Amino acid sequence: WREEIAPGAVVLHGFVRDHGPELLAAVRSVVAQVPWRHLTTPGGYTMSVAMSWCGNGWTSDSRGYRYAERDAGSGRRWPAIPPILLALADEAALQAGFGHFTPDSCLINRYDPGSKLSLHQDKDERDFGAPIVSVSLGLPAVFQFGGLQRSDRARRIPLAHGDVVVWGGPSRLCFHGILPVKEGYHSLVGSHRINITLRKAL
Ligand code: MD3
Ligand code: FE
Repeated sequence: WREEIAPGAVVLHGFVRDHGPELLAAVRSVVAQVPWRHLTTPGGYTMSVAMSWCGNGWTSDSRGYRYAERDAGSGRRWPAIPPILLALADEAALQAGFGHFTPDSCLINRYDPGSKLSLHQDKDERDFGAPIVSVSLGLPAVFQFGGLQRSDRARRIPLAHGDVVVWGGPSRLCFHGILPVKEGYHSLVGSHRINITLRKAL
């Protein structure tokens, strides 16, 4: 079912529950080309979340965070976004009321038990008018959803395997994060959570 948790933030519960195998196959094909990595934050910390990506890729170093079409090391383009992920992003954005959506960037986050993502805003994309589509697979997690100020009280929203959330409009710049993922086992995904975010970055 469809649940609007805030203006512009729509949860499509179980939207991809029946497509786990195809989505995981797409994730694996990307990870085979862009192996999981733990980025370093501009502050010098190593993130507990492992990341891979396709389309416009993501980098973080002492100069900050940025998106790039190419791998700075090899000079080659990052792999293309698999068609199943493009189709999912478009359908989810449409269902959530944002109209057609063609992302140019896809970030894949892997949370092993204990991994977390501290409260942050996504503001490195060029066009905040475009929504972000996020897909949760595997172990459940508690999502923290705050306001436009870091100090605003954050709500806790459980996210389960197969849930898709579309973030746009007034919620696009809200602070958000993921609490440490609890130990567990998911029959399809194993002992971690995978989150896929589809964005218009450049
Ligand atoms: C709300 N990922 O990659 S997805 C991220 O579960 C990120 O891996 C989390 O935050 C994860 O940046 C949360 C949900 C999400 C993504 C982008 C948002 C929520 C958002 C942008 C604005 C507001
Ligand atoms: Fe984020």
